[in-house]
Amino acid sequence: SPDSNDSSTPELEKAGLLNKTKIAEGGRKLRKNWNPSWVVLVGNSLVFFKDPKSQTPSSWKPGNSCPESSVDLRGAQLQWADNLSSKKNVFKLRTVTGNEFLLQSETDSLIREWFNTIQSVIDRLNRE
Ligand code: I3S
Repeated sequence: SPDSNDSSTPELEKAGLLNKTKIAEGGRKLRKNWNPSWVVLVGNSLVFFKDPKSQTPSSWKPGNSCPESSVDLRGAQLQWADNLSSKKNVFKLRTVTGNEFLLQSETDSLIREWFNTIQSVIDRLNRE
């Protein structure tokens, strides 16, 4: 991609719509609440935005959109987790701080791409 050689600019690796639920906070189990989320993988972070469809057009301007939350991928763990949901194509992301998220898509190829891209960022951070 065009920015990949500019080390001052974190590279935008991927962005798209996934279903998301947080299932643990600091190791404490949470009740599932699945929602569509606009997910952006940039630099060492996975950033979650509210589903643009649930927002008014004016609230979805680039400079105007406030992330819902952000996950540091350093030391994070990724695993397929179809056992943790009745939905298909589910993986679990666990941060070093014990926050756990499930991410899901109905599209097999799409969720595989997300899994592989996030895993490659985690692997890169582990080598640093
Ligand atoms: O793993 P669980 O607890 O069976 O997850 C389901 C429930 O959280 C359910 O919510 P309520 O128990 O508050 O009604 C959700 O609506 C479901 O989506 C959860 O299961 P799936 O299998 O969709 O991850």
